[in-house]
Amino acid sequence: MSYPRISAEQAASYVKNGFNVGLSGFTPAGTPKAVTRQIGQMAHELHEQGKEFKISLFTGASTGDSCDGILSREHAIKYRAPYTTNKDFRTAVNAGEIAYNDMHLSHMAQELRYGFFGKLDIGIIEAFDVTDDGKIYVTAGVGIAPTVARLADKLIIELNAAHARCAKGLHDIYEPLDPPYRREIPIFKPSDRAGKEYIQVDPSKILGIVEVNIPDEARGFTEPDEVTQQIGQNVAQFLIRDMKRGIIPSSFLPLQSGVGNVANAVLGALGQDPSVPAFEMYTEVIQDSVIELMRQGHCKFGSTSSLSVSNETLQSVYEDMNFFKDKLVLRPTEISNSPEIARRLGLISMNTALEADIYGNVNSTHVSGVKMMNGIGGSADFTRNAFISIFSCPSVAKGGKISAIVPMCSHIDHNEHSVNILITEQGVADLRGKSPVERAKCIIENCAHPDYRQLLWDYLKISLKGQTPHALQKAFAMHIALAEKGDMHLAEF
Ligand code: 0RQ
Repeated sequence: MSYPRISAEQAASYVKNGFNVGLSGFTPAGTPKAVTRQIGQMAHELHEQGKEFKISLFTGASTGDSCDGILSREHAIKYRAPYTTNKDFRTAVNAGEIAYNDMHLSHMAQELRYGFFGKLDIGIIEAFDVTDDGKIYVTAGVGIAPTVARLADKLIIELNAAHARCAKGLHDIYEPLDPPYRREIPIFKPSDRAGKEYIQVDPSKILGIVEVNIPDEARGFTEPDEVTQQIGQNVAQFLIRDMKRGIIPSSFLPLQSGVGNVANAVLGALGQDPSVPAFEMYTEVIQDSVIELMRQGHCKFGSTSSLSVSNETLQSVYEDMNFFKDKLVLRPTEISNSPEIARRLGLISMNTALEADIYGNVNSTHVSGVKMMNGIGGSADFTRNAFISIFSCPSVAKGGKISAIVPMCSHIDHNEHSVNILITEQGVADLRGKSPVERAKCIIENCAHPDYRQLLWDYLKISLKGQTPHALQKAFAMHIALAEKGDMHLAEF
Protein backbone atom coordinates (compact mmCIF):
# COMPACT_ATOMS: atom_id res chain seq x y z
CA MET A 1 0.00 0.00 0.00
CA SER A 2 1.30 3.49 -0.67
CA TYR A 3 0.79 6.03 2.05
CA PRO A 4 -0.55 9.56 1.62
CA ARG A 5 2.12 12.28 1.70
CA ILE A 6 0.84 14.86 4.18
CA SER A 7 2.13 18.17 5.53
CA ALA A 8 3.34 18.49 9.12
CA GLU A 9 0.37 20.80 9.69
CA GLN A 10 -2.09 18.17 8.51
CA ALA A 11 -0.35 15.53 10.63
CA ALA A 12 -0.58 17.77 13.71
CA SER A 13 -4.30 18.25 13.14
CA TYR A 14 -4.83 14.51 13.86
CA VAL A 15 -3.61 15.14 17.44
CA LYS A 16 -6.54 16.18 19.63
CA ASN A 17 -6.79 17.76 23.07
CA GLY A 18 -6.27 15.12 25.79
CA PHE A 19 -4.55 12.59 23.50
CA ASN A 20 -1.85 10.21 24.71
CA VAL A 21 0.97 10.66 22.21
CA GLY A 22 3.99 8.34 21.89
CA LEU A 23 7.20 9.27 20.09
CA SER A 24 10.20 7.42 18.72
CA GLY A 25 13.71 8.42 19.70
CA PHE A 26 16.00 8.67 22.65
CA THR A 27 17.45 12.11 23.47
CA PRO A 28 17.05 14.40 20.43
CA ALA A 29 18.33 11.45 18.36
CA GLY A 30 15.54 9.75 16.45
CA THR A 31 12.83 12.03 17.85
CA PRO A 32 10.31 13.58 15.44
CA LYS A 33 10.75 17.31 14.95
CA ALA A 34 8.45 18.73 12.26
CA VAL A 35 5.10 17.39 13.50
CA THR A 36 5.77 18.29 17.16
CA ARG A 37 6.68 21.83 16.08
CA GLN A 38 3.34 22.03 14.29
CA ILE A 39 1.52 20.65 17.34
CA GLY A 40 3.09 23.56 19.24
CA GLN A 41 1.87 26.01 16.60
CA MET A 42 -1.61 24.47 16.68
CA ALA A 43 -1.67 24.72 20.50
CA HIS A 44 -0.71 28.39 20.22
CA GLU A 45 -3.59 29.11 17.85
CA LEU A 46 -6.14 27.11 19.87
CA HIS A 47 -5.09 28.83 23.10
CA GLU A 48 -5.46 32.23 21.41
CA GLN A 49 -9.02 31.22 20.53
CA GLY A 50 -9.57 30.38 24.21
CA LYS A 51 -9.70 26.63 23.51
CA GLU A 52 -8.08 23.98 25.64
CA PHE A 53 -5.23 21.95 24.19
CA LYS A 54 -2.87 19.77 26.21
CA ILE A 55 -1.50 16.32 25.52
CA SER A 56 0.25 13.56 27.45
CA LEU A 57 3.61 12.69 26.00
CA PHE A 58 5.52 9.39 26.23
CA THR A 59 9.03 8.97 24.84
CA GLY A 60 12.19 6.90 25.21
CA ALA A 61 14.10 9.63 27.03
CA SER A 62 14.66 13.36 26.51
CA THR A 63 13.76 15.01 23.18
CA GLY A 64 14.92 18.18 21.44
CA ASP A 65 13.67 21.74 21.60
CA SER A 66 11.24 20.99 18.76
CA CYS A 67 9.33 18.79 21.15
CA ASP A 68 9.74 19.43 24.89
CA GLY A 69 10.91 23.02 24.38
CA ILE A 70 8.19 24.25 22.04
CA LEU A 71 5.39 22.28 23.67
CA SER A 72 6.36 23.56 27.14
CA ARG A 73 6.49 27.17 25.98
CA GLU A 74 3.07 26.74 24.35
CA HIS A 75 1.64 25.20 27.56
CA ALA A 76 0.64 22.15 25.54
CA ILE A 77 1.89 19.38 27.87
CA LYS A 78 -0.42 18.05 30.55
CA TYR A 79 1.57 14.95 31.50
CA ARG A 80 5.02 13.72 30.53
CA ALA A 81 7.13 10.60 31.12
CA PRO A 82 9.84 9.33 31.54
CA TYR A 83 12.75 11.86 31.16
CA THR A 84 13.70 15.23 29.76
CA THR A 85 16.61 17.65 29.84
CA ASN A 86 14.88 20.73 28.39
CA LYS A 87 15.27 24.01 30.29
CA ASP A 88 11.78 25.37 29.50
CA PHE A 89 10.22 22.04 30.40
CA ARG A 90 12.15 22.08 33.70
CA THR A 91 10.86 25.60 34.45
CA ALA A 92 7.27 24.54 33.76
CA VAL A 93 7.61 21.39 35.90
CA ASN A 94 9.14 23.30 38.81
CA ALA A 95 6.34 25.89 38.53
CA GLY A 96 3.87 23.01 39.01
CA GLU A 97 2.43 23.37 35.51
CA ILE A 98 3.27 19.95 34.04
CA ALA A 99 2.66 16.59 35.72
CA TYR A 100 6.05 14.91 35.22
CA ASN A 101 6.54 11.24 36.02
CA ASP A 102 10.30 10.74 36.33
CA MET A 103 10.66 7.02 35.56
CA HIS A 104 13.29 4.34 35.06
CA LEU A 105 13.70 4.31 31.29
CA SER A 106 13.59 0.52 31.04
CA HIS A 107 10.06 0.64 32.50
CA MET A 108 8.46 2.99 29.97
CA ALA A 109 7.64 0.58 27.13
CA GLN A 110 6.53 -2.27 29.36
CA GLU A 111 4.31 -0.04 31.52
CA LEU A 112 2.63 1.25 28.36
CA ARG A 113 2.03 -2.37 27.37
CA TYR A 114 0.81 -3.26 30.86
CA GLY A 115 -1.86 -0.57 30.44
CA PHE A 116 -0.73 1.67 33.31
CA PHE A 117 -1.31 4.81 31.19
CA GLY A 118 -4.43 3.93 29.24
CA LYS A 119 -4.36 3.68 25.48
CA LEU A 120 -1.98 5.42 23.11
CA ASP A 121 -4.01 7.48 20.68
CA ILE A 122 -1.28 8.31 18.23
CA GLY A 123 2.38 7.55 17.61
CA ILE A 124 4.82 9.73 15.70
CA ILE A 125 7.87 7.86 14.45
CA GLU A 126 10.94 9.31 12.78
CA ALA A 127 12.16 6.93 10.06
CA PHE A 128 14.61 6.88 7.21
CA ASP A 129 12.53 4.36 5.30
CA VAL A 130 9.08 2.80 5.39
CA THR A 131 7.95 0.03 3.07
CA ASP A 132 4.49 -0.57 1.61
CA ASP A 133 4.06 -3.66 3.78
CA GLY A 134 4.63 -1.69 7.02
CA LYS A 135 8.33 -2.09 7.77
CA ILE A 136 9.54 1.03 9.56
CA TYR A 137 13.28 1.73 9.72
CA VAL A 138 13.92 4.15 12.59
CA THR A 139 16.85 6.58 12.67
CA ALA A 140 19.56 7.46 15.22
CA GLY A 141 17.57 6.74 18.38
CA VAL A 142 15.10 3.91 19.06
CA GLY A 143 13.69 4.45 22.58
CA ILE A 144 10.16 3.03 22.86
CA ALA A 145 9.43 3.19 19.10
CA PRO A 146 8.54 -0.53 18.65
CA THR A 147 5.97 -0.42 21.47
CA VAL A 148 4.54 2.93 20.35
CA ALA A 149 4.26 1.66 16.79
CA ARG A 150 2.45 -1.48 17.88
CA LEU A 151 0.15 0.00 20.54
CA ALA A 152 -0.87 3.34 19.04
CA ASP A 153 -4.26 3.47 17.33
CA LYS A 154 -2.76 5.51 14.48
CA LEU A 155 0.72 6.39 13.28
CA ILE A 156 2.38 9.30 11.56
CA ILE A 157 5.78 8.70 9.99
CA GLU A 158 8.26 11.56 9.79
CA LEU A 159 10.48 10.43 6.93
CA ASN A 160 13.71 12.31 7.52
CA ALA A 161 16.15 12.56 4.61
CA ALA A 162 18.87 13.79 6.99
CA HIS A 163 19.29 10.12 7.97
CA ALA A 164 20.51 8.42 4.87
CA ARG A 165 19.55 4.87 4.04
CA CYS A 166 23.10 3.88 4.95
CA ALA A 167 21.86 3.58 8.56
CA LYS A 168 20.29 0.28 7.42
CA GLY A 169 21.64 -2.65 9.41
CA LEU A 170 22.46 -0.71 12.58
CA HIS A 171 19.25 -1.61 14.41
CA ASP A 172 18.23 -4.65 16.42
CA ILE A 173 14.51 -4.35 17.16
CA TYR A 174 13.26 -6.81 19.77
CA GLU A 175 10.18 -6.43 21.95
CA PRO A 176 9.82 -8.94 24.81
CA LEU A 177 6.57 -10.72 25.56
CA ASP A 178 4.79 -9.65 28.72
CA PRO A 179 4.45 -11.84 31.83
CA PRO A 180 3.54 -14.64 32.24
CA TYR A 181 4.98 -15.37 28.77
CA ARG A 182 8.25 -13.43 28.98
CA ARG A 183 11.40 -15.42 28.18
CA GLU A 184 15.09 -14.64 28.62
CA ILE A 185 16.36 -11.93 26.26
CA PRO A 186 18.85 -13.81 24.05
CA ILE A 187 21.76 -11.39 24.41
CA PHE A 188 24.89 -12.86 25.95
CA LYS A 189 27.48 -10.36 24.76
CA PRO A 190 27.11 -6.70 23.70
CA SER A 191 27.25 -7.50 19.97
CA ASP A 192 24.56 -10.23 20.01
CA ARG A 193 21.43 -9.52 17.99
CA ALA A 194 18.01 -10.73 19.06
CA GLY A 195 15.58 -9.10 16.64
CA LYS A 196 15.05 -7.48 13.27
CA GLU A 197 16.38 -4.37 11.55
CA TYR A 198 12.93 -2.82 11.34
CA ILE A 199 9.63 -2.39 13.19
CA GLN A 200 6.73 -4.26 11.57
CA VAL A 201 3.32 -2.59 11.76
CA ASP A 202 -0.05 -3.00 10.16
CA PRO A 203 0.24 -0.54 7.23
CA SER A 204 -3.41 0.48 7.56
CA LYS A 205 -2.52 2.26 10.83
CA ILE A 206 -0.30 4.76 9.04
CA LEU A 207 -2.23 7.99 8.52
CA GLY A 208 0.44 9.48 6.32
CA ILE A 209 4.05 10.32 5.75
CA VAL A 210 5.56 13.73 6.43
CA GLU A 211 8.72 14.18 4.37
CA VAL A 212 11.37 16.32 6.05
CA ASN A 213 15.08 16.98 5.98
CA ILE A 214 15.95 18.11 9.51
CA PRO A 215 19.14 17.25 11.38
CA ASP A 216 19.01 16.10 15.01
CA GLU A 217 19.14 18.75 17.72
CA ALA A 218 22.25 17.47 19.43
CA ARG A 219 23.38 19.15 22.65
CA GLY A 220 26.89 20.52 23.05
CA PHE A 221 29.19 19.74 25.97
CA THR A 222 31.44 21.90 28.05
CA GLU A 223 35.04 20.96 27.26
CA PRO A 224 36.54 18.92 30.13
CA ASP A 225 38.16 21.21 32.72
CA GLU A 226 40.73 20.43 35.41
CA VAL A 227 38.09 19.05 37.78
CA THR A 228 36.26 16.79 35.31
CA GLN A 229 39.60 15.61 33.90
CA GLN A 230 40.76 14.67 37.40
CA ILE A 231 37.49 12.78 37.99
CA GLY A 232 38.05 10.94 34.71
CA GLN A 233 41.59 9.99 35.72
CA ASN A 234 40.39 8.83 39.14
CA VAL A 235 37.80 6.57 37.47
CA ALA A 236 40.38 5.16 35.04
CA GLN A 237 42.93 4.52 37.81
CA PHE A 238 40.29 2.85 39.99
CA LEU A 239 39.31 0.50 37.15
CA ILE A 240 42.93 -0.38 36.40
CA ARG A 241 43.57 -1.11 40.10
CA ASP A 242 40.56 -3.43 40.23
CA MET A 243 41.71 -5.15 37.04
CA LYS A 244 45.27 -5.62 38.33
CA ARG A 245 44.02 -7.23 41.53
CA GLY A 246 41.83 -9.60 39.53
CA ILE A 247 38.37 -8.27 40.43
CA ILE A 248 37.71 -7.07 36.88
CA PRO A 249 38.79 -9.79 34.39
CA SER A 250 41.82 -8.84 32.28
CA SER A 251 39.57 -9.02 29.19
CA PHE A 252 37.66 -6.21 30.96
CA LEU A 253 33.87 -5.85 31.30
CA PRO A 254 31.43 -3.83 29.19
CA LEU A 255 30.95 -0.22 30.26
CA GLN A 256 27.78 1.80 30.65
CA SER A 257 28.13 5.54 30.82
CA GLY A 258 25.58 8.24 31.58
CA VAL A 259 25.29 11.62 29.89
CA GLY A 260 26.58 15.07 30.73
CA ASN A 261 29.89 16.85 31.08
CA VAL A 262 31.30 14.56 33.74
CA ALA A 263 30.41 11.36 31.84
CA ASN A 264 31.99 12.77 28.69
CA ALA A 265 35.22 13.60 30.52
CA VAL A 266 35.34 10.15 32.17
CA LEU A 267 35.13 8.38 28.79
CA GLY A 268 37.78 10.69 27.37
CA ALA A 269 40.13 9.80 30.26
CA LEU A 270 39.51 6.06 29.82
CA GLY A 271 40.45 6.33 26.17
CA GLN A 272 43.65 8.21 26.94
CA ASP A 273 44.90 5.75 29.55
CA PRO A 274 47.02 3.07 27.84
CA SER A 275 46.51 0.62 30.75
CA VAL A 276 42.75 0.43 30.10
CA PRO A 277 42.26 -2.37 27.53
CA ALA A 278 40.07 -1.80 24.47
CA PHE A 279 36.55 -2.10 25.87
CA GLU A 280 32.97 -2.73 24.78
CA MET A 281 29.99 -0.65 25.79
CA TYR A 282 26.49 -1.80 26.67
CA THR A 283 24.78 1.48 27.31
CA GLU A 284 21.82 3.68 26.45
CA VAL A 285 23.57 6.68 24.91
CA ILE A 286 26.66 6.93 22.77
CA GLN A 287 28.16 10.40 22.71
CA ASP A 288 30.82 11.89 20.42
CA SER A 289 33.69 10.78 22.66
CA VAL A 290 32.83 7.09 22.09
CA ILE A 291 32.80 7.42 18.30
CA GLU A 292 36.27 8.93 18.54
CA LEU A 293 37.37 6.08 20.85
CA MET A 294 36.07 3.57 18.28
CA ARG A 295 38.09 5.20 15.53
CA GLN A 296 41.18 5.05 17.75
CA GLY A 297 40.54 1.37 18.57
CA HIS A 298 39.96 2.01 22.32
CA CYS A 299 36.28 1.04 22.10
CA LYS A 300 35.64 -2.21 20.21
CA PHE A 301 31.84 -2.27 20.22
CA GLY A 302 28.91 -0.13 21.32
CA SER A 303 25.37 -1.34 22.02
CA THR A 304 23.08 1.63 22.64
CA SER A 305 19.58 3.01 22.27
CA SER A 306 20.81 6.16 20.55
CA LEU A 307 23.64 7.88 18.79
CA SER A 308 23.30 11.14 20.63
CA VAL A 309 26.16 12.78 18.79
CA SER A 310 26.72 16.03 16.93
CA ASN A 311 25.33 16.13 13.39
CA GLU A 312 28.85 16.22 11.98
CA THR A 313 29.76 13.04 13.88
CA LEU A 314 26.51 11.32 12.86
CA GLN A 315 27.09 12.07 9.17
CA SER A 316 30.67 10.83 9.48
CA VAL A 317 29.35 7.55 10.95
CA TYR A 318 26.82 7.18 8.10
CA GLU A 319 29.58 7.87 5.56
CA ASP A 320 31.85 5.30 7.16
CA MET A 321 29.31 2.49 7.61
CA ASN A 322 31.77 -0.14 6.39
CA PHE A 323 33.85 0.62 9.46
CA PHE A 324 30.96 1.07 11.93
CA LYS A 325 28.43 -1.57 10.89
CA ASP A 326 30.03 -4.33 12.93
CA LYS A 327 30.86 -2.00 15.83
CA LEU A 328 27.46 -0.50 16.65
CA VAL A 329 23.95 -1.70 17.36
CA LEU A 330 20.87 0.43 18.17
CA ARG A 331 18.26 -1.20 20.41
CA PRO A 332 14.93 -0.36 22.06
CA THR A 333 15.53 1.11 25.54
CA GLU A 334 14.02 -1.81 27.40
CA ILE A 335 16.77 -3.95 25.85
CA SER A 336 19.66 -1.46 26.08
CA ASN A 337 18.70 -0.86 29.73
CA SER A 338 17.51 -4.33 30.62
CA PRO A 339 18.33 -5.24 34.24
CA GLU A 340 18.55 -8.90 33.15
CA ILE A 341 21.26 -8.13 30.59
CA ALA A 342 23.12 -5.62 32.81
CA ARG A 343 23.52 -8.31 35.44
CA ARG A 344 24.33 -11.09 32.96
CA LEU A 345 27.03 -9.12 31.14
CA GLY A 346 28.50 -7.74 34.38
CA LEU A 347 28.43 -4.10 33.37
CA ILE A 348 30.58 -1.44 34.95
CA SER A 349 28.08 1.38 35.32
CA MET A 350 29.27 4.98 35.51
CA ASN A 351 26.68 7.62 36.32
CA THR A 352 26.63 11.12 37.74
CA ALA A 353 25.36 12.46 41.05
CA LEU A 354 24.17 15.93 41.98
CA GLU A 355 24.87 15.07 45.61
CA ALA A 356 25.80 12.02 47.65
CA ASP A 357 25.52 11.58 51.38
CA ILE A 358 28.13 10.25 53.75
CA TYR A 359 26.49 6.80 53.69
CA GLY A 360 26.53 6.45 49.88
CA ASN A 361 22.98 7.40 48.97
CA VAL A 362 22.85 9.41 45.74
CA ASN A 363 20.61 12.20 44.49
CA SER A 364 20.81 12.59 40.70
CA THR A 365 17.60 14.49 40.09
CA HIS A 366 16.39 17.03 42.65
CA VAL A 367 18.25 20.27 43.36
CA SER A 368 18.02 20.82 47.14
CA GLY A 369 15.45 18.04 47.28
CA VAL A 370 12.70 20.01 45.58
CA LYS A 371 13.48 21.28 42.09
CA MET A 372 13.72 18.80 39.23
CA MET A 373 16.97 18.87 37.24
CA ASN A 374 16.47 16.27 34.47
CA GLY A 375 15.33 12.96 35.87
CA ILE A 376 16.70 9.56 36.85
CA GLY A 377 16.92 8.43 33.23
CA GLY A 378 18.44 5.00 32.84
CA SER A 379 20.96 5.44 35.63
CA ALA A 380 19.15 3.15 38.08
CA ASP A 381 18.41 0.48 35.45
CA PHE A 382 22.17 -0.02 35.37
CA THR A 383 23.25 0.94 38.90
CA ARG A 384 21.13 -1.64 40.67
CA ASN A 385 22.27 -4.45 38.40
CA ALA A 386 25.86 -3.64 37.51
CA PHE A 387 28.96 -5.69 38.38
CA ILE A 388 30.40 -2.48 39.82
CA SER A 389 28.30 0.69 40.06
CA ILE A 390 30.24 3.95 40.11
CA PHE A 391 28.94 7.46 40.75
CA SER A 392 31.03 10.51 40.15
CA CYS A 393 30.64 14.27 40.50
CA PRO A 394 32.72 17.33 41.38
CA SER A 395 33.05 17.63 45.18
CA VAL A 396 31.58 21.14 45.09
CA ALA A 397 29.19 23.05 42.80
CA LYS A 398 28.53 26.75 42.17
CA GLY A 399 32.06 27.91 42.93
CA GLY A 400 32.26 26.02 46.23
CA LYS A 401 28.99 27.30 47.72
CA ILE A 402 27.48 23.81 47.47
CA SER A 403 29.11 20.66 48.81
CA ALA A 404 28.20 17.58 46.77
CA ILE A 405 28.86 15.48 49.88
CA VAL A 406 26.19 16.11 52.50
CA PRO A 407 25.09 14.49 55.77
CA MET A 408 21.79 13.29 54.28
CA CYS A 409 20.69 13.49 50.63
CA SER A 410 17.77 15.86 50.16
CA HIS A 411 16.29 13.30 47.70
CA ILE A 412 17.39 9.74 46.98
CA ASP A 413 17.49 8.09 43.56
CA HIS A 414 20.17 5.45 44.19
CA ASN A 415 20.43 4.10 47.67
CA GLU A 416 23.36 2.88 49.78
CA HIS A 417 22.57 -0.73 48.81
CA SER A 418 23.28 -0.12 45.12
CA VAL A 419 26.19 2.34 45.07
CA ASN A 420 29.62 0.65 45.13
CA ILE A 421 32.06 3.44 44.35
CA LEU A 422 31.91 7.21 44.76
CA ILE A 423 34.45 9.35 42.92
CA THR A 424 35.13 13.08 42.98
CA GLU A 425 38.20 15.03 41.87
CA GLN A 426 39.39 14.60 45.49
CA GLY A 427 39.61 10.81 45.24
CA VAL A 428 37.85 7.45 45.30
CA ALA A 429 35.63 6.01 48.05
CA ASP A 430 35.37 2.24 47.66
CA LEU A 431 32.19 1.39 49.57
CA ARG A 432 32.10 -2.31 48.79
CA GLY A 433 31.83 -4.55 51.82
CA LYS A 434 31.70 -1.64 54.26
CA SER A 435 29.23 -0.90 57.07
CA PRO A 436 27.48 2.51 57.09
CA VAL A 437 29.98 4.05 59.55
CA GLU A 438 32.95 2.69 57.58
CA ARG A 439 31.39 4.15 54.43
CA ALA A 440 30.92 7.55 56.06
CA LYS A 441 34.59 7.70 57.10
CA CYS A 442 35.71 6.60 53.63
CA ILE A 443 33.54 9.14 51.80
CA ILE A 444 34.44 12.10 54.03
CA GLU A 445 38.15 11.26 53.85
CA ASN A 446 38.34 10.56 50.11
CA CYS A 447 35.56 12.48 48.35
CA ALA A 448 34.57 15.58 50.34
CA HIS A 449 36.15 18.92 49.45
CA PRO A 450 38.70 20.04 52.12
CA ASP A 451 36.51 23.12 52.79
CA TYR A 452 33.67 20.88 53.98
CA ARG A 453 35.57 17.89 55.36
CA GLN A 454 35.79 19.03 59.00
CA LEU A 455 32.11 20.00 58.98
CA LEU A 456 31.16 16.49 57.88
CA TRP A 457 33.42 14.91 60.56
CA ASP A 458 31.65 17.16 63.10
CA TYR A 459 28.27 15.94 61.88
CA LEU A 460 29.34 12.33 62.31
CA LYS A 461 30.58 13.15 65.83
CA ILE A 462 27.28 14.70 66.99
CA SER A 463 25.15 11.97 65.37
CA LEU A 464 23.13 9.60 67.47
CA LYS A 465 24.87 6.20 67.50
CA GLY A 466 23.12 3.36 65.69
CA GLN A 467 23.45 1.30 62.51
CA THR A 468 23.37 4.53 60.50
CA PRO A 469 24.23 7.43 62.85
CA HIS A 470 22.34 10.67 62.23
CA ALA A 471 21.47 13.88 64.04
CA LEU A 472 18.08 14.29 62.40
CA GLN A 473 17.54 17.86 63.60
CA LYS A 474 20.81 18.86 61.84
CA ALA A 475 20.74 16.49 58.85
CA PHE A 476 19.68 19.24 56.43
CA ALA A 477 21.47 22.15 58.15
CA MET A 478 23.79 22.58 55.14
CA HIS A 479 20.83 22.63 52.72
CA ILE A 480 18.98 25.10 54.95
CA ALA A 481 22.05 27.38 55.04
CA LEU A 482 22.16 27.23 51.23
CA ALA A 483 18.51 28.24 51.00
CA GLU A 484 18.89 31.06 53.55
CA LYS A 485 22.26 32.58 52.67
CA GLY A 486 23.21 30.99 49.33
CA ASP A 487 26.09 28.97 50.80
CA MET A 488 26.37 25.58 52.54
CA HIS A 489 29.24 26.60 54.81
CA LEU A 490 28.30 26.52 58.49
CA ALA A 491 30.28 27.89 61.44
CA GLU A 492 29.43 24.66 63.27
CA PHE A 493 26.78 21.95 63.51
O1 0RQ B 1 24.81 23.73 36.69
O2 0RQ B 1 25.82 24.46 34.61
O3 0RQ B 1 24.24 25.93 35.88
O4 0RQ B 1 26.53 25.45 36.79
O5 0RQ B 1 24.15 21.01 37.93
O6 0RQ B 1 26.35 19.79 36.63
O7 0RQ B 1 28.72 19.20 37.01
O8 0RQ B 1 28.02 20.11 34.72
O9 0RQ B 1 27.34 17.80 35.57
O10 0RQ B 1 26.46 17.85 33.14
O11 0RQ B 1 27.38 15.82 34.27
O12 0RQ B 1 25.12 16.76 34.94
C1 0RQ B 1 23.37 14.74 37.52
C2 0RQ B 1 22.49 16.70 36.24
C3 0RQ B 1 24.92 16.09 36.16
C4 0RQ B 1 23.21 14.63 34.98
C5 0RQ B 1 23.47 15.54 36.23
C6 0RQ B 1 24.68 21.91 38.92
C7 0RQ B 1 25.99 22.37 38.32
C8 0RQ B 1 25.57 22.56 36.86
C9 0RQ B 1 25.23 20.20 35.91
P1 0RQ B 1 25.40 25.01 35.91
P2 0RQ B 1 27.68 19.31 35.93
P3 0RQ B 1 26.61 17.06 34.37
C10 0RQ B 1 22.09 8.45 31.30
C11 0RQ B 1 21.81 8.25 32.73
C12 0RQ B 1 20.66 11.88 35.81
C13 0RQ B 1 20.27 10.98 34.68
C14 0RQ B 1 21.30 9.99 34.29
C15 0RQ B 1 21.86 13.93 35.07
C16 0RQ B 1 24.61 21.40 36.63
O13 0RQ B 1 24.22 13.68 34.87
O14 0RQ B 1 20.85 14.49 34.75
O15 0RQ B 1 22.35 9.85 34.88
N1 0RQ B 1 21.86 12.65 35.54
N2 0RQ B 1 20.96 9.26 33.28
O16 0RQ B 1 26.43 23.55 38.92
C17 0RQ B 1 22.71 22.28 42.85
C18 0RQ B 1 24.01 20.47 43.54
C19 0RQ B 1 24.61 20.46 42.24
C20 0RQ B 1 24.15 21.40 41.30
C21 0RQ B 1 25.68 20.13 40.38
N3 0RQ B 1 24.38 19.60 44.49
N4 0RQ B 1 23.07 21.40 43.80
N5 0RQ B 1 23.21 22.32 41.60
N6 0RQ B 1 24.85 21.16 40.18
N7 0RQ B 1 25.56 19.69 41.65
C22 0RQ B 1 21.27 9.44 30.49
C23 0RQ B 1 19.87 9.09 30.18
O17 0RQ B 1 19.24 8.42 30.91
C24 0RQ B 1 19.26 9.63 28.96
